[in-house]
Amino acid sequence: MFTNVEIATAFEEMADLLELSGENAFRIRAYRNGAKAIRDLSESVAEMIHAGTDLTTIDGIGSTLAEKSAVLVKTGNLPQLDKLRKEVPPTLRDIMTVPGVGAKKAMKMFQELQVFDLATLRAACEAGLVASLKGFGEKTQQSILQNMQIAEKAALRLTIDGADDLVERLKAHMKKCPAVQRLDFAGSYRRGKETIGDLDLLVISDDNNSVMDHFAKFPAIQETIARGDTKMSIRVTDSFQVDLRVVAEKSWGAALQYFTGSKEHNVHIRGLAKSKGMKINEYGVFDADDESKVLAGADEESIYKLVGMPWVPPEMREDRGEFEPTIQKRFAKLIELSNIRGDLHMHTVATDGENTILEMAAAARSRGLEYIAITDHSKRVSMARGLDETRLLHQWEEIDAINAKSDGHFWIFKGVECDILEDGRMDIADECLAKADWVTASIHYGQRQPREQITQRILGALENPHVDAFSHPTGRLISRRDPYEVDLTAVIDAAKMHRKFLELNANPSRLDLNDINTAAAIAAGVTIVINTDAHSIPNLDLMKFGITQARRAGVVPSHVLNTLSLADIKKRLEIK
Ligand code: DGT
Ligand code: CA
Ligand code: CA
Ligand code: ZN
Repeated sequence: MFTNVEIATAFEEMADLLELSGENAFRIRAYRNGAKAIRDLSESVAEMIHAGTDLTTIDGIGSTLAEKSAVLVKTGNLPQLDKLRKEVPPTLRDIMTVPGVGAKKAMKMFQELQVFDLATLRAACEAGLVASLKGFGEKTQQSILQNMQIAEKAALRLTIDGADDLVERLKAHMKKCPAVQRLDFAGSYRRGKETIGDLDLLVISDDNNSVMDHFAKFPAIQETIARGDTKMSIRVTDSFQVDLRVVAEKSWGAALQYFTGSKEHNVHIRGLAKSKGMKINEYGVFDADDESKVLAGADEESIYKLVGMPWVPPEMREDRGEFEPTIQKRFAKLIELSNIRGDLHMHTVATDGENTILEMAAAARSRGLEYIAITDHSKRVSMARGLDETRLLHQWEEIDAINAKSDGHFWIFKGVECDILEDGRMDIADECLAKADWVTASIHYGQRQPREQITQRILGALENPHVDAFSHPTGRLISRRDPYEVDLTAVIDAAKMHRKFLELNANPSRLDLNDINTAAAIAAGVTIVINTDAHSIPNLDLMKFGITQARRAGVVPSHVLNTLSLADIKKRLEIK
């Protein structure tokens, strides 16, 4: 059965390959829009097809894509895609992930220089061949080389949402195997890292062969890399590796602890064990003088207890403070998704969102939230039809009217995501900002300014009495764009001084602030706010990724503004 993600992935590949082969923009856009629509859909497209539902009722799906989806789901492949793959090397798509290299440049380099993947691109740049191509030049070659590093990293690791999706599919598949008694994912995935190099699947079973045979039948498998008695590695779609280890029940805790890592955390744990006369490995904890004496192994808790410390939440196993008693006090209280009471950053159809205020409010409420802030873009973000003062005031009247009918258990705050302009001024006039409940400032333009200039712009915004928060503070896009140059310590200090909130943006391609910066912010006494920045209803579910990142920073509910109840946040923000 095809998942929506798999169908969307096929359409995205179609779009890329069509673009490379010079197809017209309309057809390409149809595939991209369709892919996005299917990716964001909560119902299963495959199920809809089996039930005979007309797919063209889905926004963004026309009759061509509806028909292609049906072919894909019913036959397992798309003849057009197979044909394209023979005409255009699919690895050319990797080249298109290099920022600044589009389909035209990729195709030209393929035709003129036989560049067909990242490795041959690098070689051609280093040999100076790219610079000599018509329309390229030395400068283009230089920037391609620089941007390739970003693309190479992206090609190697999955972002947390991609990994999450693959994990769900692997779980569903492996649970169908009767020989599997218990399973869990260890490694960086269990630690909640923002990108995942490979997945580490642990299984309890006394029938290793049956488990491995079943693993080999995972639908998205590309190849088996290696298979031994207890360990097997496979490659799944897009060359991503999954390691399977089959362990005995009595070693489950030891294996889980060992393969969760991090390596640095484990080195520290092994040192502690050694100093107490014990030896620790993936099979258990043993008496160092007599290794036949097994002291622990079945569960993680007793392993940590033996080395003299509380069980460590996996997100904190990075050897970054988890061995200090003051940090250990937070372990039991680390923030959870259920602590979140509201979401203070989201967009609507007024700018680049896909849903109305009422739809976003209803969806948030059905997810158990008590309040949201509508924070559409300000006018500088013209690409998203950002709001000017007049449209903003109009939107806030609309929100007033909705709130007037509230039963008191849900509230919409009148907000705006106000751009900090290139010259440091706020994009919206102060007298208008003064009427908002919630102003979150952002930088979308002038991201290449020098560190001093960007920092000053942010400090200026934090001094503005109408500004409440600063969104996605470093502007990075994971694996796509580096953070802008900014003195974050100065930003954190200013936020503390002016009692402003710093955002941990939960979108898995942002996660900004990151774990380390979030830890620095709370250590300085700054309250953070964890927001989805939703542009559609399904985006509201991205909150969980922000929570994971916050847990990695040792965040507890009292560090986070939007764990407050509706009554308390109104008091805190002085909203009547
Ligand atoms: P990744 O896959 O790059 O996102 O990061 P991890 O942390 O999942 O790394 P991986 O898959 O190589 O190994 C999983 C865990 O297994 C790792 O976090 C710690 C443990 N481990 C693997 N190899 C070693 C090793 O040589 N020494 C120690 N102490 N631990 C290891
Ligand atoms: Ca791993
Ligand atoms: Ca691994
Ligand atoms: Zn936003």
